[in-house]
Amino acid sequence: MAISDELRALESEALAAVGAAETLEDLEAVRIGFLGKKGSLTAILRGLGGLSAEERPEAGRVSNEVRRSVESALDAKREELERAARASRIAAEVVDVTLPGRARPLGHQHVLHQVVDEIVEIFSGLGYRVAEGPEVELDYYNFTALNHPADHPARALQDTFYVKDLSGDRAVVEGESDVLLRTHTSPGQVHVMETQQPPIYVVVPGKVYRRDVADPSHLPQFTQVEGLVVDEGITFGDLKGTLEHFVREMFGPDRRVRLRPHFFPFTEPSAEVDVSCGICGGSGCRSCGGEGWLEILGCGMVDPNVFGYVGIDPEKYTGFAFGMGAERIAGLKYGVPDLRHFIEGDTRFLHQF
Ligand code: 2NM
Repeated sequence: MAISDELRALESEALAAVGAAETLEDLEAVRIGFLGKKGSLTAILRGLGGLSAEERPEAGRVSNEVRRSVESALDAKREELERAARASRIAAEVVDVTLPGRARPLGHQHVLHQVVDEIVEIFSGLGYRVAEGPEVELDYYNFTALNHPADHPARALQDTFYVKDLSGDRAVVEGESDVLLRTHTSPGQVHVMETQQPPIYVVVPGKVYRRDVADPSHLPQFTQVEGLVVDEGITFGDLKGTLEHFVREMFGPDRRVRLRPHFFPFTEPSAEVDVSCGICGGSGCRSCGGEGWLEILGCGMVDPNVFGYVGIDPEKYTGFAFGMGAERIAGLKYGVPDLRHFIEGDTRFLHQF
């Protein structure tokens, strides 16, 4: 076969291979196969030197044509494949900005503290200030100044967590520590009365501790909100009106309030306060144990003995106080049957609020 025919045959072969290449890698293999150092076209071009003077010009012209034709086919195909690769990359990376966003697992305030804040807000709206005290207290503030006699049962080791001094700086005999975990936030109110003269309008939220075994309605650590008002001319009627306002703000305008006589060491007279059942409205149902009423707090007129301890003149001033368990309020508000949910941190519970 004449060398120019050989070249033309090689050209058709090369153009067909270029046409069949599906990827840039295929195309590079084709280029190397024909035009690389050991390529078939390169081999023929090297052989041109051995041709006769008559054959050489024609063979040179054809081989140049073939090389240019194969090179331009390679270039065109490379551009086409690169364009296709770019287009498919762009298609794969496309973002549909109209799709709904992915929900992020955002944190939120614990339901108990939502309720504490709500309680505090209701009293802030009546002009009360917020006070806090230490969780580790002296028994003077937790019991004595609150008119608990020395032999009051709440002082017993059985009911109160006493703090033992392990540093050895103070000899503390088991059962004789005067440092304890407060059993209510009332000592916080004693600190307020010791340092401020009336008029006093405060709420004291905070953690309190009692040696109870946890069950659906008891926790060894719970959260209290207590309130205290001391001013001239404060009556039991002011207490009742204040609590009715609180209950309706907290539970809704249709709920009723009932006071039952009770005893607390620091108030006289004292009462326990019930709210009408939100399910049956007071007629009695399973949710309120057939009672029609649910107990929510304790209250009373501050005992003049307490004023004696803190240096407030009981001839000039009277006052009322009340205390509630925030877990209990939150449990009633949200229908939670077991207060332990509030301290266990189970996200299946917490995410509901
Ligand atoms: C209650 C019930 C009744 C109370 C009394 C005082 C203070 F400091 F004024 F004496 N603070 N809190 C009180 C009264 C608390 O909780 C069930």
